[in-house]
Amino acid sequence: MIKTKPRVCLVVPPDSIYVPAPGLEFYKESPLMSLTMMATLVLKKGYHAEIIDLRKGEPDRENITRYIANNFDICGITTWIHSYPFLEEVTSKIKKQNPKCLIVVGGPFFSSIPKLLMEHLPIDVGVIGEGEVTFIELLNHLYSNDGDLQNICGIAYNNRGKLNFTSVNLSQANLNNFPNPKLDLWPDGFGRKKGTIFYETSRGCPYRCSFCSDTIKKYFAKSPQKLASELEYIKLNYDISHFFFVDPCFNFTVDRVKVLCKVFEGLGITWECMLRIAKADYDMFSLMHKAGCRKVWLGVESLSEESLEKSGKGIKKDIIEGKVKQALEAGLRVICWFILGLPGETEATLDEMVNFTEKYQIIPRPNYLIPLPGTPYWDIAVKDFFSGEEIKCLKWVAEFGNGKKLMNFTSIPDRKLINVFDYFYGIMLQRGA
Ligand code: B12
Ligand code: SF4
Repeated sequence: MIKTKPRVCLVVPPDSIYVPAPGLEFYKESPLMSLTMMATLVLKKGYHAEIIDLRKGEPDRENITRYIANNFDICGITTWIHSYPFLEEVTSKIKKQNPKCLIVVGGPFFSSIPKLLMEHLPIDVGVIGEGEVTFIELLNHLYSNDGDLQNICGIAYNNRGKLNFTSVNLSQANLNNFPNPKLDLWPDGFGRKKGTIFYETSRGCPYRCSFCSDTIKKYFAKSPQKLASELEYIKLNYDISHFFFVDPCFNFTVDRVKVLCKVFEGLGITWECMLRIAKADYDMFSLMHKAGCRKVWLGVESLSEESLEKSGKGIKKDIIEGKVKQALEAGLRVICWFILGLPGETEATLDEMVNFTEKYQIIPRPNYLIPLPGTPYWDIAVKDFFSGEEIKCLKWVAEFGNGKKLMNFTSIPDRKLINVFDYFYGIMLQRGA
């Protein structure tokens, strides 16, 4: 048990791989919903909370490590697929300099591969899935000796050399009970700058696309009233003009989107979001446009019927084409996510993607198929490309970004995939994502 109130830092690892296109600089600047709410809750509890955001530039890791080791009792780190090398270096250095500093790791990357990370890194507690409630329970446990670690849901921890996992909490956090987010906790006052931020209106996705690694498997949402009051609070307190809603499945129900459109219209904001194509229709697109939506990101992924079928997208090529036309007719800018190299793809179907992009003048957002942990492609990658060595595979995946590396799961020649990627990337920059 920690005797004084713990000093907590929450760290966003560096992101030297991801280079956003012009106009998308906010990718590296926007407050992240995960750490914003966790820091807001930690502060509300009366503990000290500081966010250390290392996304921009190349931070001096020696200095950062020393700063954390000397100043904090608990270091929480969020993780993305690019975080492994940072985690490996920094966790061991912090532990060497201050063995008492408790290292807590969470985020989508940790959640998708907890056992391997717990076994290889000096992590004290790992949080699988949602973080806010768990993190506060953990602080209560450490500070007031309230409860037992084994009663906290969704964690992994080492107990006298034995790795323990508690059951993952299926009754998720009630997003309607969260306080307003304190965006000014971000360094440099990101939250106060006029601009765009990532924001969530709902969490989780009940679908199971084969290439995707969403670790919160059940959909749940903020009520329209709660959302309206949060957005009003943000408009009033920060100079935010545009919201990028990061919900994995914003249109899980079309009815909810229609209700939200009324809310957004009243607030006079502009926004964009990511949609599941199968659940969209013209009325919805048109209401969205009227309510300030400027861009929709559509999960097209492929135009090969075989690839669509194999990835469990639940859509066919003609449906995609119809929905894209509807979104354009409604006045929206359409960005299509494409995954290059899904099984079932051929050179001919790649050419179809190129023709489709030209025919509708949409903005392509290309990605190669990334073998994310937790997907079947991870298992194939580890076995076929890294002779079973998972850590080697993790390091490879960590350097994967914006077309810099390719792992080819098809019989299409690498050169063809690279050419199509470069072509799409060029068009994306020209048309502006
Ligand atoms: C916004 C976003 C981005 C943005 C910004 C990313 C950033 N670093 O700022 C951009 C566009 C740059 C981006 C890029 C990429 N992304 Co992205 N992105 C998202 C998205 C849509 C929203 C993230 C978010 O804010 N979620 C809402 C918050 C509340 O959820 P959360 O972050 O998971 O946090 C919760 C828990 O994880 C946990 N938690 C998180 N951190 C911590 C820390 C501690 C200490 C604790 C205790 C708990 C905890 O608690 C939180 C609240 O419950 C997610 C999908 C999604 N909806 O989550 C994908 C997602 C995170 N991205 C993903 C991927 C694959 C990518 C890319 C590789 C895509 C590409 N091909 O380039 C790149 C790589 C980025 C990188 N450098 O690693 C995957 C990650 C899979 C994985 N296993 O790691 C996701 C899950 C999409 C998916 N379904 O596959 N992305
Ligand atoms: S790709 Fe989108 S719809 Fe499919 S499982 Fe992932 S978040 Fe859900």
